[in-house]
Amino acid sequence: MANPLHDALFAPHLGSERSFLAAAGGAGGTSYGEFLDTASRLAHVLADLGLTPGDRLVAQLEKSPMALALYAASVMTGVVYLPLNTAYTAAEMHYFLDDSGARLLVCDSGRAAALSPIAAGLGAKVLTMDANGAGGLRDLAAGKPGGFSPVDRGPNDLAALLYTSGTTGRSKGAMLSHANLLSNAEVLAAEWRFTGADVLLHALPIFHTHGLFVATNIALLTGATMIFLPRFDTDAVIAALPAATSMMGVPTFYTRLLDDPRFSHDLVAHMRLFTSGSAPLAAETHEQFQARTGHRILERYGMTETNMNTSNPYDGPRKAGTVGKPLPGVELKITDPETGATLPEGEIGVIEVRGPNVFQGYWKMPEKTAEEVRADGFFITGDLARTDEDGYVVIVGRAKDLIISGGYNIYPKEVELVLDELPGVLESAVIGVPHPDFGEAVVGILVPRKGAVLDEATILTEAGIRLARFKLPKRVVVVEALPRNTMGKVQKNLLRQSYAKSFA
Ligand code: MCA
Ligand code: AMP
Repeated sequence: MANPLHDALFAPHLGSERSFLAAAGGAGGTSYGEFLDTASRLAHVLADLGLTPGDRLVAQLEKSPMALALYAASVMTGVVYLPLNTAYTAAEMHYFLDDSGARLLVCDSGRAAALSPIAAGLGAKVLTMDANGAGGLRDLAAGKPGGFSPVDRGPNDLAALLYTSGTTGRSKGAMLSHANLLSNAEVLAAEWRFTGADVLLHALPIFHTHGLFVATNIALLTGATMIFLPRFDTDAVIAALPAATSMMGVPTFYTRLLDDPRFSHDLVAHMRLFTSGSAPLAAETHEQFQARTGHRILERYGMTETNMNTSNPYDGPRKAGTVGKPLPGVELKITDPETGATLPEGEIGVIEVRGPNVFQGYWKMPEKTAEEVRADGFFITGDLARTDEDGYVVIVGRAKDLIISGGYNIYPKEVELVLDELPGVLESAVIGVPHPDFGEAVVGILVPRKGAVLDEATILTEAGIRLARFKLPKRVVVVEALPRNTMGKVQKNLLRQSYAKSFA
């Protein structure tokens, strides 16, 4: 019997009293044994509910040890774990529950009233779990035994389904197998020298690859401890840093810390590693960080579909403005977007990657998979880059119309579709512009119908019924017409130039 993720991440720690999820001071919290005991009880609940391997479990949960244990329980039972941003509206949740064919939704009790009718209409059961772990699921788990025999799984069986937005406005479920997740965790743990002596400061959300797989799977694999903060809060992070050895963050974490005078050389002199990813880290932030702390942030590059692809070295130069070299086992090439031909060093093209980290395709969208994964297995990332003279990858832009704000991806098309439907709106264009805190911020440019008067507050309130708050424009501009080229295509580059200083 085998279950690759269970065997590598959980089995070595069963019954262990070592600290897994520590409180802010680095002590107390949940031991590995307690965590796996909870996960086993949850696994019994899932199995007794009739969930079978391959069934999808949707989790829209506040970050908590119990929510993380539900991921572990899903792995144990072979159930495919589908975590979703707590910011998603009921309309967005409807799409994910429907598209994934979820059998079970686990959500906060505060959201159950809104989501239960949707889930019921789609044939999914609902159980509750609050931020403190309490709820219907914990009540059921309390009566279950502490050990669970993991369900047999092969390396290519799915462990998780993570949705990424798409250029058409329709989110796609990226199918991630046991081998995809495990191979990446093994490579990263070795490359970044994680061991059981590490205390990883975890302030990321656990519904994305970064916080759920990169951080958590590395900790589980190596027996490290995590200081598990509910969210990024500058005060809490500064209070927790003295007990940590390492931290993973998005660039906004680092710019916020640098804005705080308490974030000093002495505060982090003992730290071993800071990593950054999910969005471009400005070279300026990298340099400021070194000047303040003496540490060079290790920047890496990944995607939901591929896990991590490249990393700056642990030993050796960490170059600002680059995402380093392909990780061991990952093949990377830069290709001509038109012809697919591999380009010579220094030329800008699209990044393509192949390796054990690359996903199994998009859920129920074979045509999308075929568009983005070549017959020879190379995945076309849509990120534009070149390699430098040392083989480091320098990301210079995106071939896809995508905004990355505070590490969250927003596809303009999805927002435009909602804005276009609002009363009085003739058409819209959504762009990303530089923002001092989020890196990029969403700006909505609207053209009113003849005679209509558009009011920013009303637009945002109405769009907010359908869209998660982080996708809503931080600024709305009303114009008479959108700039178009001779083909009639909206010239977003001109709009980005016009509104570049909106948040300067
Ligand atoms: C919150 N808001 C945002 C964002 N976060 N708006 C735009 N972009 C965001 N990222 C909204 C809130 O709803 C609120 O709106 C207002 O902005 C201010 O919120 P604030 O309290 O400042 O936000 P926060 O709670 O401090 O969150 C900011 C954050 C957070 C800490 C940067 O967004 C975060 O943890 N980001 C990490 C994302 C991440 O893990 N990405 C990895 C995915 P209002 O005032 O209207 O209510 S990518 C990935 O996994 C790939 C594979 C990879 O390479 O890693
Ligand atoms: P997601 O779809 O949420 O997994 O986001 C993946 C995208 O985030 C990639 O395609 C890149 O555009 C971007 N990304 C991730 N890490 C970096 C990085 N270090 N520098 C620049 N962009 C990054």
